[in-house]
Amino acid sequence: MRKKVLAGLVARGVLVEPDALGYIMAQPKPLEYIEGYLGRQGQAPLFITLNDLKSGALQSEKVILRDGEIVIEKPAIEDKEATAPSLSMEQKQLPIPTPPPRHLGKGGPKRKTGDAREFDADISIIKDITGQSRCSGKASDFSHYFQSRFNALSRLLRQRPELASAVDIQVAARYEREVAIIGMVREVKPPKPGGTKYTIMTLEDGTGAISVLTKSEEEHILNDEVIGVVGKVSSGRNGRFKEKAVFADRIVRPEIYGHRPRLGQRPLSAAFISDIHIGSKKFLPKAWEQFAAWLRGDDPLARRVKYLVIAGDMVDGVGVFPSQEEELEISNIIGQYEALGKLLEGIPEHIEVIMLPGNHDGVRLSEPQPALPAQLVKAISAKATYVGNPCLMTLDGVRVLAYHGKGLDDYVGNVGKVSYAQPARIMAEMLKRRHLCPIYGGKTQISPERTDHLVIDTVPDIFVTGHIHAAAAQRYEGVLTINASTWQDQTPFQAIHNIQPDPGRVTVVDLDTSNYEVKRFY
Ligand code: D5M
Ligand code: FE
Ligand code: ZN
Repeated sequence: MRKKVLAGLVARGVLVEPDALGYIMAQPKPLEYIEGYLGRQGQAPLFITLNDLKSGALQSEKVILRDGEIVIEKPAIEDKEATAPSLSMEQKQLPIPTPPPRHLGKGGPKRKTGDAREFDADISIIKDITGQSRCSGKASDFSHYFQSRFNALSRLLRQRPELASAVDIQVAARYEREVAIIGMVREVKPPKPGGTKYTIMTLEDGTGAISVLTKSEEEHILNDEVIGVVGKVSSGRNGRFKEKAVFADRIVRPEIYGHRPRLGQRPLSAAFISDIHIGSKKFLPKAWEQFAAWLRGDDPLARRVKYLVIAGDMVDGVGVFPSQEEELEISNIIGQYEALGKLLEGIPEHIEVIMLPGNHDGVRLSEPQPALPAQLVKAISAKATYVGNPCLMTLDGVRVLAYHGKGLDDYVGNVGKVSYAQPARIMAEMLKRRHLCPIYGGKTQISPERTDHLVIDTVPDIFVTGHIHAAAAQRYEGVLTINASTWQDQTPFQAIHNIQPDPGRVTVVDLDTSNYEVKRFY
């Protein structure tokens, strides 16, 4: 059988990695399996890796090595263990079914009364770098990292009908006709005033690279993003170009369309906040105290709050920017986290606090950031769930992508039409590109991990960021995007740069209906 499979692949000019061959042989019907796989590819690939095959597998299948053989484990339908949360699984089938959304805006059906004290928290961490970082600083890390990004995003792009028959760039370069290709943007040059009206980029996919020209100024192509292009390969009028180029008719992004958010089954809510910046002279203690008192009080909305997600920059940190000491109330990092612990004492015990770090917190700056280390957790000394940044989790079965938001700075600098005053628009740009920070070597430090944790491979129901100290909640294609405000007044730096913060706002989402409300405490 192994020989038959190999002969079939050789006849098509397809090479196969040994592990990938093992995977094919582990299928109940290897020949049918590989026929089906190749049939779905359109253009036969030059080389098949285990990853290529696994990406086509059911998400809940496990590929394991047993007695030197590759075995595929399919979870039993009723097997609770198989669907239990696991930090190492990038994607998994979630146990909660997706009921149709009953309502998608504000002011919908009446809020069910609920008392969060009567329910246990139901949190699953789906994707988080904490304890998984394998980045060693070797040059090969970079190629693995970009390969992972390309694989994840090209897989999404290939699901788009206009890219279903996308060909390798090496193959496209041989044609002189309409083609569809998928590639990573290596270099992008905007149109020159008085010169070319085209944005010219180099697109590459591992088989080759080609210039792509687009007339549209609306696209805002970013370095290192992965896009699809439908256009015509041409060597130019009268062979004007030395090499062939693709004249794009359409730029295709991985996008999100009409997402149907999952709903929780219990009358509970999640509150989203960010950027407490305790330790800064600009921290707003009165606003915080009003918020904590509200959570302790009798407001029916407060009574439903079971989860409090804090999207990073819990403390102001030390040495984060030049001359920061002049702006600090608490000048040592342990003291700042101890003060955070005191603040959290005011939050009712039955509320599950979930914290991820930001660029002011005491963990490595490069993203993905792991959860706060044990020493700082000890200083906080409060019951909480500490996760990394970004983190994909479920709260009552509702998928929440929480990201501090440093990547927003790169989007604002490079996507012409968005500004800090429009957080929802920037977050929509992230969702369109399915990436939290495509530009490598920009304002955000990125750690080249084996898998690209900044890819938005799973569509979240709620996408929350902080960092830009704005308050916004808006739906984009069914995804509720939230920028979770701050508890810090305008800083001297922000005053110079005319950044107006929106402090003391809390976005509360009813997990059972997806309705939301923004409460003001400042
Ligand atoms: O960032 C708070 C806000 O201030 C956010 O909008 C970015 C902006 N900010 C802060 N420092 C810088 C620098 N150095 N360059 C550009 N923009 C900046 P936070 O992370 O809370 O300091
Ligand atoms: Fe901040
Ligand atoms: Zn920040």
